[in-house]
Amino acid sequence: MGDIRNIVILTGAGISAESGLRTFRAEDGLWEDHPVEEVATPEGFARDPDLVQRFYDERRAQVLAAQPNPAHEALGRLDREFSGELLIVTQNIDDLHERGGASRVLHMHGEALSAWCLGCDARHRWQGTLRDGPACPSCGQAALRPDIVWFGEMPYQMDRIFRALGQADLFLSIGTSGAVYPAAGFVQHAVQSGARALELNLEESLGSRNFHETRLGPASELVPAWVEQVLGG
Ligand code: BV8
Repeated sequence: MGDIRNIVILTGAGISAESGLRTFRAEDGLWEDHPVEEVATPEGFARDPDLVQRFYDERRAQVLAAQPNPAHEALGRLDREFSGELLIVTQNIDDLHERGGASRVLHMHGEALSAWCLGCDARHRWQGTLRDGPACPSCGQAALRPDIVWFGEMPYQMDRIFRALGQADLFLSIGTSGAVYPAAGFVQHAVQSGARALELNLEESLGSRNFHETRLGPASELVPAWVEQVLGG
C-alpha cells in the first residue's frame, strides 16, 4: 500500500449502523408508512411540512444520542496519520465521522445538525426541533428547513467530489448499498480515472461488481484492519 498517495472514501449508512443509527434497508425505507423517498423529497415537504420536520427532528435526536464506533475512529486515525491526500465523502447526515476524529469530511447529502433558511439562504448549526417554526437567527423569518439533500435535489459539492475522484489512486467504499445516485456511480468514475477500488460492506452490494476487491463483514472490524494495513504498510 506504500504507493497510495491519494485516497477518496465514500461512506453510507452501514458505517453508522453499529453506532445504533438505523440504515435505510433495515428500515425497509419506511417511516410512519411513508417510503423514505416520499418523505425525503421537496414535494413531501410541500405536501406535509410537519410530517417531514418530525422525521428529521427524530433523526437529529438519534444522531445526538449516538456515539462514533471503531470504524469512525479508525478513519479519524487515518486522517491524522496519513500524509497523502484524503477526502471522506459521506452520504450520512450524522456527525460521527467528525466526532470520530476525521476532519477532511464532505457531507454530500447534508447534515441533520444543520438548518437551512429558505428566506435568506443562511445555514445554522441546529440541535433542537424545527417543528414549531423557529426564527432564522440571521433574518428572523420562520423559514428553516432541514439542511438535507432530498431525492430530486442536487447533492452538495459535486464538482469537488469529481475532481477528487479523478485524482484518486484508491477509492474505498464503506457501508453503502449502491442504491442511490450519483453516489453509486462514483466507483466507475474513479476506476476509469485509474484508481484501485475496494469495497468494505456487510454484504454484497448493488455495486460490488464495479470493485477490484470486496471484503465482507462489519465496518467496526474491517475498517480498523484496513487502516492498520494502509498506515502500517
Ligand atoms: C439527484 C438524505 C438530480 C435524506 C439521501 C432511477 C434510476 C437512477 C436514479 C434515479 C432514479 N430515479 C431517481 C433517481 C435519482 C435519485 C436516486 O438515486 N434514487 C434511487 C432511489 C433510485 N437520486 C437523487 O434524487 C439524488 N439527486 O439525482 O439530483 C438533479 C439533477 C439536476 C438538478 C437537480 C437534481 C439525491 C439523492 C440523495 C437523497 N438523500 N439522504 C436522509 O438521509 O434522510 S439518500 C439516503 O439513502 C442516504 O443518504 C443514502 O445515500 C441512501 C441510502 O444509501 P446507503 O447509505 O447505502 O444506506 P442503505 O441502508 O441503502 O445501505 C446500507 C449498507 O450498509 C447495506 O449495503 C448494508 O449491507 C451495509 N451495512 C449494514 N450494516 C453494516 C453494513 N456495512 C458494514 N458494517 C455494518 N455494520
